[in-house]
Amino acid sequence: MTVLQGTRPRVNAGRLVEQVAGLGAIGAVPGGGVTRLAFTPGDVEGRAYVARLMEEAALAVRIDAAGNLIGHRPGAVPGAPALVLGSHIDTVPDGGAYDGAYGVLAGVEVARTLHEEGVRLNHPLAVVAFCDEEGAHGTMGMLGSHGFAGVLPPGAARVLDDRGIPVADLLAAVGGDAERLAEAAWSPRDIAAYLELHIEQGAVLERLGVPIGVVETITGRVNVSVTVDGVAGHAGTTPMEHRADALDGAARLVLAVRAIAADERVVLRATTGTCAVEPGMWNVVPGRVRLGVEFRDTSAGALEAALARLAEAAAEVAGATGTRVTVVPGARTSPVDCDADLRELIARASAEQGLPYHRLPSGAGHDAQIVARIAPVGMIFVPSRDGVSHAPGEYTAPEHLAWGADVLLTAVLMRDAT
Ligand code: HGY
Ligand code: MN
Ligand code: MN
Ligand code: MN
Repeated sequence: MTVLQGTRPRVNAGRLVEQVAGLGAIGAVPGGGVTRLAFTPGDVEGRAYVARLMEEAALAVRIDAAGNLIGHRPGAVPGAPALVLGSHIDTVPDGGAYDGAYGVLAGVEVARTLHEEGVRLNHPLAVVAFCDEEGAHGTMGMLGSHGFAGVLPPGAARVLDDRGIPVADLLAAVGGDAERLAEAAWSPRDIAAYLELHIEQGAVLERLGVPIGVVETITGRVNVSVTVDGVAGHAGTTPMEHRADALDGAARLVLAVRAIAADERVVLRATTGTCAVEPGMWNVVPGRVRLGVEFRDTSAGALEAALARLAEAAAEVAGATGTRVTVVPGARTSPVDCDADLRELIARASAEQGLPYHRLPSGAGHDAQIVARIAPVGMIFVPSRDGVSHAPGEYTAPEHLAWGADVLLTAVLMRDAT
């Protein structure tokens, strides 16, 4: 393990793999998954684990008002903009140990390697664990990176999660401060480059047998709340022809959403991920159903077309089922291209490490796409076994974890030298 010996700088692979397992043990649930939703005690414990590692890496640790955990290392050139490495450590319910966590831990490992080898970079280095990337309990998701980029929607702190808790209170639980959110924002002048290392969460690299992905474009996404209002009634006495069954309408809409991607090819991906039935009794015809829908595509126009198509489907279903359907588009992230120079930099860093690479788009969302509003961003992928993510089977082989971090380290050293 040495950063400057020979031509191939390396991180401490064993240490990194151990730390991925160590963080993965926090929030581990039976069945092999990890449940470490943002703002929960598990998240707080995970953040403390990462903060300790940051200190061991000689980073100065702080939490900004948007709840981001930031480790900072000064640079040699006064006033130089920072190289920022980041991702997130929160998970979805019963998710995996690698999504996000790997990128944060690898960033800290890069800093620790530089420290141990006595390498002074020209630029300051910041390693960031962004707050609430996954959108815990119905929050907007990528909350911390929005704060970091200064692009939080107005009133974001007053929004209630799906349990009725204001985002301001959630932020307070992790050391954020809703009153000072503006202070979390970085200026484009502060950042030279942002690099995010992440598991692919798809099976492209594995199928190709290539260890490194150079991300070209990050998917855009729009969330949509769909509410179907019918008339609740007695399941035994309300005749079938007199029903306005909200779940009948919702079921048709679930299929319509799927068809918008699968059959009509209006958009790349269409998912109904949540369904809440009211009042939710076997013996009551459902009076109201709320669906959580999302569309994803690397084209903003496709997302708009999908929204338009959903509005048409909603009108058709309402007419056919005697229900009222309300469609409210919510959080929206635009598709984003990774910076052309950083793509080439990552490709060269892989070549320097003797590692084959493949250029590909990201179907998952990432904090990088929010940071892209204020800085050039680059993303490095490593293979995911069977392409599984957001599920307990998520796994990346130790050598892939190590190689991805080596590429990140090499990219940092190369970018610092320019
Ligand atoms: O779902 C997403 O793509 C995001 O990473 N949470
Ligand atoms: Mn995720
Ligand atoms: Mn992620
Ligand atoms: Mn009864």
